[in-house]
Amino acid sequence: MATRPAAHLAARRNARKLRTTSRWSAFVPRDSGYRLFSDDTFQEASAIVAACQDIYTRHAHEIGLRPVNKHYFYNILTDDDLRAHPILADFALSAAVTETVTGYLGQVPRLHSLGVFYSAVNDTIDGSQMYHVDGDALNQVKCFINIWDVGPGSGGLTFFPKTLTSRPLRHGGLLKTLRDYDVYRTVSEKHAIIANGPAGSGLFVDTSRCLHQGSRATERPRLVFQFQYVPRPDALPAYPAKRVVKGGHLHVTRGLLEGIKLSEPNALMFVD
Ligand SMILES: O=C(O)CCC(=O)C(=O)O
Repeated sequence: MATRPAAHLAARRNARKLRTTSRWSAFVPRDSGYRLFSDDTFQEASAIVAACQDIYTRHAHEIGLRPVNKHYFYNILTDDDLRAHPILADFALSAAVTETVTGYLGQVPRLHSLGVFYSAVNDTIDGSQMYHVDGDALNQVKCFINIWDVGPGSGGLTFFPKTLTSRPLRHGGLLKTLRDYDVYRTVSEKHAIIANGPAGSGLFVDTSRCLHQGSRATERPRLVFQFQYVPRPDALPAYPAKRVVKGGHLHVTRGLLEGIKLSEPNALMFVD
């Protein structure tokens, strides 16, 4: 277990080695805390888009029928979908992704969660639709891949780089949502970046250090594939939650991945 001190030190040594040898290790700059990518950056993009579109088609008839934790942003991916579409776990644990995240976090991190998130058309500004940083880790990397084209009115993830997310704006990492008005008094709205782009494009972002909001989908729904890496040791439980929240992410464990063929021989190093 990498949560033991010796394993943790070994993980840091491995990360240092990797950071000098991988072309992906500086893909997310450590000062800005994000990297947008286009639809031709990853060769897997079109297969990921096709898989998530298939998952959406399979669940479309249930959308809006079941109560979910956040009506404006919820996961439709099930364990069975993940097994039916191995490309999703395989990409999240691919060399390019793990080297990107390891390079940014400076240690061998843990893949905590993944999901295919649907943002229904809505006119609320609530919860994670308000500016916030994620208080579940001191730093982390989330990847968002647009499955449908995202443009004005789709509620694309909107954020400020780490360099502009001051400590007071982060409230020292403590969970707090801010009104636009209060944010824009400190940092100009013109510096906000929106992860708009065609299907297959996306973003890596440290959501613990970059102030962000999303899912203000006032005109059209949004579908994204999202996964989350956290540093070790971390405060998040590395075991499945007892109470599963409807619409919440899938918690990644070795059990969840059982039977899924992963191309990277060392992939399970990133899963507890
Ligand atoms: O894109 C969104 O709806 C925001 C999601 C968010 O805040 C998060 O995943 O941390």
